[in-house]
Amino acid sequence: MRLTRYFLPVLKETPAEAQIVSHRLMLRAGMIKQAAAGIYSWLPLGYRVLRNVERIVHEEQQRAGHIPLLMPTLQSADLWRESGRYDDYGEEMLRIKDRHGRDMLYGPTNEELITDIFRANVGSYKDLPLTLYHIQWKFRDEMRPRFGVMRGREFLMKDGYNFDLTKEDALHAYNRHLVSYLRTYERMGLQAIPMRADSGPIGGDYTHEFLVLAETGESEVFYDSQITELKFGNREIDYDDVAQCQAVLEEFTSRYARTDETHDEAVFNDLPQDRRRVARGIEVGQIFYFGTIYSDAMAATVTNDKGEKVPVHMGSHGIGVSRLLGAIIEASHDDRGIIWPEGVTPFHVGIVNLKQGDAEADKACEDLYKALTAKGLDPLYDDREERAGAKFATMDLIGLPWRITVGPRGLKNGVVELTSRRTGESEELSPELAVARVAEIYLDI
Ligand code: 5CA
Repeated sequence: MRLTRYFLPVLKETPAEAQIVSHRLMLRAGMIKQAAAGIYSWLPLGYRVLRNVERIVHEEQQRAGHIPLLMPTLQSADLWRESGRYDDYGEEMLRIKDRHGRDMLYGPTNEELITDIFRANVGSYKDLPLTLYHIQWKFRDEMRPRFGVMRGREFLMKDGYNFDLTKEDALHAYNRHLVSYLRTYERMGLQAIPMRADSGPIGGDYTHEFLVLAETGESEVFYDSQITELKFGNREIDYDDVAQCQAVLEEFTSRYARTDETHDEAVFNDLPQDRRRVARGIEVGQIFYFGTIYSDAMAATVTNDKGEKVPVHMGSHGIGVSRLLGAIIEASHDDRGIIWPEGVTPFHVGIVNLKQGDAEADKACEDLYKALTAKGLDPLYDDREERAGAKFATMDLIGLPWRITVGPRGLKNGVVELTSRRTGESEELSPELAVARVAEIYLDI
C-alpha cells in the first residue's frame, strides 16, 4: 500500500476523551472512530488488525477441530423465553420490536440460538462430539462503556459451543478450548493467564477467565508469580488426546491465579510472600462448562447407545476479538506509539523514503516495494512529500514492527536501513538483504 493512496487519518492532538493509552493510540493512529457511545467504526488500519486477530482465532479454533458457522446478530426473543434468560438478562440486553410487534433482541451471546440449531439437526450420540463457533458482533448495553473498544457496547466476539454426550467428554472440550486459547493469545504476542472466575449470567461451575496483566485492566487479580514463567510455545498438540490436553490444563491452572470474584485470601496467604502478586488484568476470554442447563431448558437431547434420550452436556467459550486490539496495545507500546507484534501487524514493514522526488531514492523504494510484495509481504510505503521527521513519527505511531529507511546517502553506498520498532536497533544492509531479512522474520508467523 502506498500511503498517498491510503486512508490513514492520524490525529495530531491527543483526544481528550480517551483515558487509557490504547484508546488514545487507536484514535490517534486513525484505527477507529466513535459512532455512538461504545460503538465504533473500524477505519482501514484498525480493520486490518481486527481481521488479523480474527484470522488467528479462526486458525486456532479450526486446528482444535472446531467448526465455524455464522449466526445472525438479531435474535427472536422466543428462544430466550424458553431458556428463561429473557427476563434475567436485564437492561444489558438491547430489545427491539419489529414491524409486526414481535420481540427481537440484538444478541449479547448465542447459547439459545446454537442450542436451537443443535436440537433441530442432531439426534444421535454418534454425531458427537461437536463444537461449533462463530465470530460475530454482539451488543451489550453496558452501563459504562469506556476505554474505547475495551468495554464497548457493540463488540466482536468469538463464541464457541461444545455439545457432548457425557460430562467427561464436555470437560475434554473445555480443556481443548483452554489449550487452543493459550496458543491463540501467544500468537498475538500476549501472555493471557487462565484464572479461576465466576460464571455470571452464563451459569455453571467450571469457568476460567484469561487475563492479560495491565495496569489499566478492569479486573483485580491475585496470582502466584511463578505462573508468569509458563509459556505454551510451539508445542505439538493432539487435540483429541484427552490426557495431553488435561496435562496442559493442569500445568497452567495448578498455581494460584484468581480474579477478585473467586479470590481466597487464606489460600493466597499460604504462598511464600515473595511470590504473591496483586495486580490488574484485562479479560480477553472466558471458557465455561455448564452441563445441561440449556439442554434441559430447551430440550436438546440425543439418543445414547442404549436408545435412551439424554440431554447433551454443553459449554461455551468466548474470546473478546475487538477487545484484544486494546489489550495488545496496552501490553505493547511506548511513548511514541504502538508496537505491533508481528502476528497481528497491519502491514509487515514500512518503507520510508527520505527524499521523495529524488529519482534514485524513488526507484529504490519502488523496487523494494515490488520485491517485498513478490515475497507475499504487505509493505506500507510512505511516499508522501513530507519531512523525514514527520514520516518517522507516523511510522512510530502506527507501530509497524519493521521499517526500511531509504535515502540518497545510503544508496550511494548501496545500503538501506532496517530498523526494529521494538528495540530501535538499526542495521545497514543492501536492499536485497533487507527484503530477505524481513521475509525470514515472517516465515514462521
Ligand atoms: N457466551 C459466553 C462465552 S461464548 C460469553 O458471552 N462469555 S463472556 O461474557 O465472558 O464474553 C466473552 C468475552 O467477550 C470476554 O471475555 C471479553 O473478552 C469480551 N467482552 C465481553 N464484554 C465486552 C465488552 N463490553 N466489550 C468488549 N469485549 C467484551
